[in-house]
Amino acid sequence: MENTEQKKRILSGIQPSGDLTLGSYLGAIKNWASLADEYDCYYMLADMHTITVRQVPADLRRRTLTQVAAYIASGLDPEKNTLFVQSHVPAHAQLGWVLDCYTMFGELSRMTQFKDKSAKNADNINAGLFTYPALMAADILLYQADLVPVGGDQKQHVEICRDIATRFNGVYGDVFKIPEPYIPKVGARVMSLSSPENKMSKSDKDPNGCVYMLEKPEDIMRKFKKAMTDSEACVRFDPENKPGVSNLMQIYSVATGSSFEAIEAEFAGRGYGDFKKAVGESVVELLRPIREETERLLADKAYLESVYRAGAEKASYVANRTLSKVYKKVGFLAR
Ligand code: ATP
Ligand code: LTN
Repeated sequence: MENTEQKKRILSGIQPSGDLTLGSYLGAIKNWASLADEYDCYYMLADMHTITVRQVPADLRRRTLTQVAAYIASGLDPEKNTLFVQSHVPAHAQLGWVLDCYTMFGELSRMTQFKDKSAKNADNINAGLFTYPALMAADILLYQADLVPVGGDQKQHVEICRDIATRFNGVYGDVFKIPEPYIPKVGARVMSLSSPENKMSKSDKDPNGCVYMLEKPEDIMRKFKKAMTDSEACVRFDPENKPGVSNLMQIYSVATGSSFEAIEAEFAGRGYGDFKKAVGESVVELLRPIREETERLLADKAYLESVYRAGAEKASYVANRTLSKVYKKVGFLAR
């Protein structure tokens, strides 16, 4: 591990709150896979965050395991990346509690995600939903992460993490590295196929808006054929006036490597039918090897277990070093 000490460290995570989508892949996981050589990378399955909203226990377990397989199948080599399940590393809950005591009611009340999720779950506005950002700060600070790759929606959570860390360091000295958010450039926001003004999201209620990473080719094709476009019948990149077509162009561009100009030329004078079919086919081919590899890995539970166990061990080692330092600083008696 000693030569990894000089590399900058990355930590990120996705909640196993739903089946992973094309948005999760293009906006997060695909980019993570390209960072392994340059950075020391830790990727978590944020199962503790997931129970801030009610879950069916068996589904949560299944999705967590599937997500481990999907991470690996998407190119996150477990030899080069530390892949682990949040609840397997008790230091997250332990530091989470300490940080709860250094996080203010007022700042938590301003969090957009808390406001959104409490509106959506009005019958279950629990304390965990409220203190979610303090646990997320613990996730990041335990690893002394330099960079946190997340989508724009999570930027506010990385900012509150920085505030909490700065506050703590102000009292006790330099305990935590102050992390930076790392927001991907283009193609980072995949929109819903049925309502392209909204983000494609795993908790979307409209199943036609969302393409899942492990979905069958015929279902993917059906969703693309139904995708919302406009009445102009011209493939042209214009997110403001043509959000549906522009979203499909972005997806096609990432899937095939073609530029927007090349796509406009390819479909000049052709109808949306051809275009949607081509985009669907490109996504089917993009996801096919990932789906097949995920299925293969899911049949090898012993291997998956060995990956997440080794990940938890390595993560615990790093996390416990930070936790011990924190316990000492706040005045807990050593055992
Ligand atoms: P939920 O619906 O449960 O809130 P979600 O589908 O919006 O979940 P998250 O788990 O919040 O996804 O996101 C995991 C990561 O994937 C985030 O860092 C986010 O940037 C990225 N991501 C998710 N959806 C998209 C999308 N449509 N486009 C680009 N990136 C996305
Ligand atoms: N809140 C994030 C998931 C998440 C996370 C993290 C991301 C939990 N802990 C630490 C980065 C770093 C989400 O909902 N996408």
